[in-house]
Amino acid sequence: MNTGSTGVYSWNYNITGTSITGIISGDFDGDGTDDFALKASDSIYVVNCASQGAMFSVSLSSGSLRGFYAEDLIGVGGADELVTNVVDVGVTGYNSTGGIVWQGGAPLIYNVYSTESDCAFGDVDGDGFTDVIFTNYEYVSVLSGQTQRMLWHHVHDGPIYGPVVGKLDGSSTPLDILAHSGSEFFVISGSQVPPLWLPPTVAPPAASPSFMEVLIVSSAVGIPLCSVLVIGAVVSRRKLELTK
Ligand SMILES: [Ca+2]
Ligand SMILES: [Ca+2]
Ligand SMILES: [Ca+2]
Repeated sequence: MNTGSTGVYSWNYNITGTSITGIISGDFDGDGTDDFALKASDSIYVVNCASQGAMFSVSLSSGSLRGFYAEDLIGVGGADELVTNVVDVGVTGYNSTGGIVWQGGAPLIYNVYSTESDCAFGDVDGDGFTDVIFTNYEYVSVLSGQTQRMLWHHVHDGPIYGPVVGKLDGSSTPLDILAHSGSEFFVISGSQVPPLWLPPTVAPPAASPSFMEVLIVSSAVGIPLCSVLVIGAVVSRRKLELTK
């Protein structure tokens, strides 16, 4: 029986003082050689495989990291960004010097009962840039890789886990999202999504007439000045009561 030859030890890297609990590969400096990101309790350490030395690290709060990934969110066909999903922060992309170059800019909703959250990646809107699919308990949000803002979201009637991006209704249509919740597996169609999400516009409050404007109007219609002063005092007191 052929048992193969013994593997040859090549090189190692030691972060010293803490244990490695996870590892992913990606070309974080874009030189064509895969690098590694090592998760430890205090930080994520990115190792440059060409030099076999440290590239950069990202400090972590204990227990705050939900997941980390290597994805080319900035530019197309270039270096991968280190992408982290951190409780109360959301999704952040780091370049090869550890600088923040991508941040989920949508109003992410964080369920106070759960810190469960998964990420998946794919060009959901077909603009050529990789987008971020981000689950947050019963929500799935799709964030544009190019604009870092929400494209659309879906609300389910239970917690959503493990999103996967795929084409289920034809090769020419936008990507669909698959996920599971309890015993159910379901598909969110990429072809039937709401229009591009835009931040709500808040109309400025209508300006209340100034005292002088009231005085001018009251004078014009013959209301005595003393009546204006009494009404003004009553209105002010009513506002005070309402704010108590
Ligand atoms: Ca590299
Ligand atoms: Ca990139
Ligand atoms: Ca895209």
